[in-house]
Amino acid sequence: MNQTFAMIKPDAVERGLTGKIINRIEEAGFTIVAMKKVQLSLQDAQNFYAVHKERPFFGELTQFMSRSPIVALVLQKDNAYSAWRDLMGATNPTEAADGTIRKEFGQSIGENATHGSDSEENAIAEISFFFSQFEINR
Ligand code: RTP
Ligand code: MG
Repeated sequence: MNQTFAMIKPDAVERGLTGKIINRIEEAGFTIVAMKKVQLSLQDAQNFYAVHKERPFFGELTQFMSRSPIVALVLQKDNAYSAWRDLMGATNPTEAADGTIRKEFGQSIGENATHGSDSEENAIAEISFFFSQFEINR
């Protein structure tokens, strides 16, 4: 599977970092297959992150993810999901390696700039959450 799903989260979009993050994505050799800017409703965010619904941070996470627009992307590269997770860095920006997007742009464990699918299976599910088949055919 050479595609994965990525999001630029509300904190980064609000701070005007969309272009810088897209630049990092392209410099790292990903092809942007599809891209759109949308605002999630609270219900959308709850559906997208349903896997975390029992976690203590679920309310905070879904409020955050729905407070302002996000940029959703389908990225293509060999081993796409793990390559994008590597470029993002650890969930907590203070633990993220130098040179990673979360290290450079993340502000806290919650407001950490970007999202990436954590498996091939979830990449397929998350791509189809945001994009129709027509949008990802190329
Ligand atoms: P993501 O799904 O957004 O790519 O992030 P991830 O795999 O690195 O981390 P995950 O465990 O899936 O958590 C999803 C998102 O929830 C927020 N979070 N807040 N307050 C907290 O302790 C906490 N822990 C996680 C972050 O926005 C994290 O990316
Ligand atoms: Mg995750």
